[in-house]
Amino acid sequence: MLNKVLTALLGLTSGLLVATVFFADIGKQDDGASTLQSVAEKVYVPQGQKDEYYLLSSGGHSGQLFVYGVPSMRKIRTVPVFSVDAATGYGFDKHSKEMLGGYTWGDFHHPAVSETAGDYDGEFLFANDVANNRIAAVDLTYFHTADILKLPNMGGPHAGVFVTQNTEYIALPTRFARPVSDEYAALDRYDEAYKGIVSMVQFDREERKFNLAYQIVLPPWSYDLSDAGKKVSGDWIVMTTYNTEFATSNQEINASQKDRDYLVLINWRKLADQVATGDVPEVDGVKMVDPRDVEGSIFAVPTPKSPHGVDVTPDGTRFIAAGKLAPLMTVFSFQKAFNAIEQGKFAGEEFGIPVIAYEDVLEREVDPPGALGPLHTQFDDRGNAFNTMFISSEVVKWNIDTGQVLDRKPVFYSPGHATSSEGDTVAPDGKYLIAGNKIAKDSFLSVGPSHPESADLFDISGDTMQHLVSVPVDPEPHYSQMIKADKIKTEVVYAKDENRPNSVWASKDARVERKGNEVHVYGIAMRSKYIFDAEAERPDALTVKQGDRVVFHLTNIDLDQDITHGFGIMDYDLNMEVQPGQTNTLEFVADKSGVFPIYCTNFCSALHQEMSGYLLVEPQ
Ligand code: CUK
Ligand code: CUA
Repeated sequence: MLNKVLTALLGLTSGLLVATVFFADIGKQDDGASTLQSVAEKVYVPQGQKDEYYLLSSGGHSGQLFVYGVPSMRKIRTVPVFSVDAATGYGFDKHSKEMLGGYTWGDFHHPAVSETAGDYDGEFLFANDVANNRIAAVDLTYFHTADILKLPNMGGPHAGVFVTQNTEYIALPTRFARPVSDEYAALDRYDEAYKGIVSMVQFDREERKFNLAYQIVLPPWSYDLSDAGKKVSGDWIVMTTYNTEFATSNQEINASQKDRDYLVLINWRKLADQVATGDVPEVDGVKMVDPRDVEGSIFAVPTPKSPHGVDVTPDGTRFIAAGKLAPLMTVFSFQKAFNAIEQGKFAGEEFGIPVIAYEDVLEREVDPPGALGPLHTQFDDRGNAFNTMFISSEVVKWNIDTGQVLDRKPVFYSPGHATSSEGDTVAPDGKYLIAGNKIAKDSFLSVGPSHPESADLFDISGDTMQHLVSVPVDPEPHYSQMIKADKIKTEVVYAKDENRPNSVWASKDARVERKGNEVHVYGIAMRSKYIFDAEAERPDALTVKQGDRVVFHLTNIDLDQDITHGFGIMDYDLNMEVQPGQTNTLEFVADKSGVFPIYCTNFCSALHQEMSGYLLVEPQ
């Protein structure tokens, strides 16, 4: 059996075959014209009306956040987070360029909306960059990235981000073990020199800034998907591991030799208390705590082979692991784990971590026949769980209390995560489920050898799931969160603030200040002109010397919705955006002499084409 699963996982073709069989099914299910019509009505949002939910979706290795409306599945916005974005000038203007810190791309897997009392509060969204070890905060009032923090000692924070129930911490467990402090250590020193690290980050909502509170030092297992507890389990985080073999090569499937890997339970509150005593070592200014030194803060639970996801139920009483190679979902009880811990009943120890016996934490195993490759679990409001099956290309609905499988529906194809409406909160609302699929195959018009990815929307309010629509999506959907639209309160204009540094609100105040070889422009962008210098004969032309450092501070004084101005400088590879009421800064060295037209890149009025200027760089 296991060999079969492995073959299927490794040879994706088998997965596609299964999916094709399902595809034949769906036509039958929806063959009545009236059914099709009512399905269409469920996703149709008439002009002038708005969607009921925001889908805040991972953009994977695009590094960006994709925003969709549900149920229409219309894509509303790409919000640049970890990657440079020409459309918005993100990565060009001073603030975003500094935040990106020289990186031009990222790999964004898991969004997490800030929570209050275990419920999405709609203020900020946190995101992990698996590629370059960063965490970002997106301000959901302006849909702008507010801060990015580079995390030291990490080997890809894949298993984050997830927030504790009052956003006390945002946790990011590492994927690859690595030596800390950028130390060099050959792979044969893996066991002793490589560490698994969990970053525990705090976010100050007033200052809009991250702070790396502490890091947890663990054995060099590979930590994978993780979740924070809720209510009774609120002080705990739970993580999956899939490389307890310490495999350092993928030549054979080294990380999959054992029949069991571990789930790790960590009490973050105990660790935070320990850090607060000041009695923890510091490495390069980062407090590092080894939970094995803090009594009662870490335990391991054996779990079926190579688990991928683990998710805590909305009531916080259970955690459910999905074993991608052992094709079953395993329901574990927090209460049973707490009992074993209290009684000191352990099956042994691994690396100094007490191991609780599988049977002592297990509630049940759920194994739908023929369902292969379970990855992640989501929830509704009626005690049901939903799992994506990567290999058999389906979602499975089952009851948590009984383990009874209630429904199975195909998706198109190979889903990674699914997300249910309000799914990570203490109160999911059980209306929609969206599968984020890795492969669309031939579902849409062909665009050549690489097909788009796709998303499937289901209505999950009934006893069985109803497939509503499949849409193509950009690479690459991992996790997303679906939040009630009225929980997000946006501002549509930046409020006028005369005290804002570098801002200019009246044309007469636009000016150029020169200090040595620095030229500062305090200018205005408005329909339909730029004013760099009110006194100049040509207020929209700036003359500098080759080699000067040029700093454009531009304030958009059009305080009307959607009157965003652009600022592109020809042949200088520069573009920035200034949203209504915003002040934005573009800084560069004018190292090329010549005449460079400047123009508004964002269509802003009937006279948009007229909104232009010149940068004149005199040769040295
Ligand atoms: S992972 Cu992508 S399918 Cu990065 Cu959340 Cu599981
Ligand atoms: Cu301003 Cu176009």
